[in-house]
Amino acid sequence: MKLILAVVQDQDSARLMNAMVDHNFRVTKLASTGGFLKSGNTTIMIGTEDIRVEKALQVIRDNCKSREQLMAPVSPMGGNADSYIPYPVEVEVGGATVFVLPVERFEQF
Ligand code: 2BA
Ligand code: 2BA
Repeated sequence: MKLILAVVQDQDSARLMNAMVDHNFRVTKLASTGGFLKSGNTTIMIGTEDIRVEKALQVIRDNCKSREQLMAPVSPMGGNADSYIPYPVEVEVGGATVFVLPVERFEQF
């Protein structure tokens, strides 16, 4: 068995959850926050048999797309704030960041 952790954008999470359930995967959705943008994203947890991992990855790939997001820059520490012009910077946020972990044991009580 494997545990798939997929960090996805909030905009894709409902569609991805529905698609996973349609394909008979069991899923759990967690609210998460990206360390860089410090804005909300969604982590989907999928526990599944090894032979279904590729299918799960395909469903994730098909339902998540990358987007440009504007990031408000932080003013420089100790710098001259008067001359600092905070232009927003565009950052490309990926469709999904996926980790596949081995599961040593799975129990349901
Ligand atoms: P839910 O996905 O909301 O599922 C609630 C209950 O509905 C499940 O209880 C199960 O009895 C039933 N169920 C879910 N999917 C089903 C399906 N495809 N066909 C028939 N019945 C289905 P539990 O199995 O005790 O799971 C409770 C919660 O634990 C789940 O909530 C889900 O959030 C999480 N979970 C369970 N197995 C998981 C897995 N393999 N990967 C990720 N999360 C899992
Ligand atoms: P954030 O950390 O908010 O990152 C959002 C996007 O900002 C990233 O998109 C990337 O394009 C950019 N970015 C992140 N750190 C950067 C840096 N040090 N320098 C320049 N640009 C940077 P993605 O790579 O698609 O990641 C989307 C989200 O997935 C991340 O949100 C984070 O929550 C998660 N993630 C990505 N890689 C991860 C990893 N190795 N471990 C844990 N979570 C990860």
